[in-house]
Amino acid sequence: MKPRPPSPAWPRQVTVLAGGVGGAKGADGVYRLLPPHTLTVIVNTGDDFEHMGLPISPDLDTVMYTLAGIQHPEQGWGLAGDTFHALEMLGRYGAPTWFRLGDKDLATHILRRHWLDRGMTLTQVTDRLRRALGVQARLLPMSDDPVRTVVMTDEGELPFQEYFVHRGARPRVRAIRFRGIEMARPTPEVLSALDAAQVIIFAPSNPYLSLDPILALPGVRERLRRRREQVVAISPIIGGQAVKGPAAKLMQEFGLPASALTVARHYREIVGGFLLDTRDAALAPEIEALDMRVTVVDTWMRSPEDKVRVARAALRTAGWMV
Ligand code: FO1
Repeated sequence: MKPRPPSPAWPRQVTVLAGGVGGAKGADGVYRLLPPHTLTVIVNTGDDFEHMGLPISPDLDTVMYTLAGIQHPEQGWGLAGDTFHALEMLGRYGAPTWFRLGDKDLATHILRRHWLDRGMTLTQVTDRLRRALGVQARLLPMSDDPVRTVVMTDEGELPFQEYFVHRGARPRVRAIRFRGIEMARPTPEVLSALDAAQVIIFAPSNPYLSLDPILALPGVRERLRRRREQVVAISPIIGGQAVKGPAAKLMQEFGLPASALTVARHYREIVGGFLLDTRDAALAPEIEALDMRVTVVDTWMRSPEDKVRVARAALRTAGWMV
């Protein structure tokens, strides 16, 4: 990444690609740092599934609840202070309870079901839900067409939540597929959010499970490649470990070193800036050799201040002196 003159102005539009808990934290840092309307989040929908007749969009809900400040503080997903009386009653009927749906969380799925059945798109449903929760950033599902991540494991093909939650991401993964990706299109809103942004940030999400589905949609990689200079990735790997989830385990199962360098190599065609954690500072020269501008910073986000620090470092890596 060529050194760019720092711009004293602040970016008017920042687009974050996100999925999962780490993705929500990365988006929240930008949301807290910049004027709230600056942010658009393009969210993975590959984890979505229908559960007991309800359409569940875990990553959209995790980002939405986090930006609304109502997410469960330890888990990152679900709602703070939620109860599970409905789930308990479902259990008494012998219904599955491995996917824990809280009583307040159920309202989101019930309403999404109701509005989708009345013909609204997932994009329209998401917009109504986030506005009702007072979230001023735009939240965009990556597509309004169904895409379902399927994990090919030693024990056969598993739908994503079956692998991730029910089996605790324990089965050994051979490959990951995105069912429906051939027919799916990014929404027009997603494509214009990529074109209009002054900065595009890959939140510290799982590259294979959370961001690859977005990158697999037609037109997305080309747009990012054209703007590689303004695209910055925050490493989801710290000291060879994922902060949360199976990213490092997947790398090992794919025969790759579990490191931030593997992440940088994964994105090298489309990302020009990389946020590397201080614990991995020794990797900086190898990542710079990928023609990436590297910022070494503490990327572990455990507080609102941490999130803002990481967001500021990402924007500075793209040349914005926020
Ligand atoms: N993750 C779990 O590990 N266990 C659960 O019971 C669980 C329930 C759940 C309910 C709603 C929701 O939006 C997310 C939920 N998640 C749960 C997290 C979810 O599986 C993951 O956050 C994403 O799919 C991948 O990051």
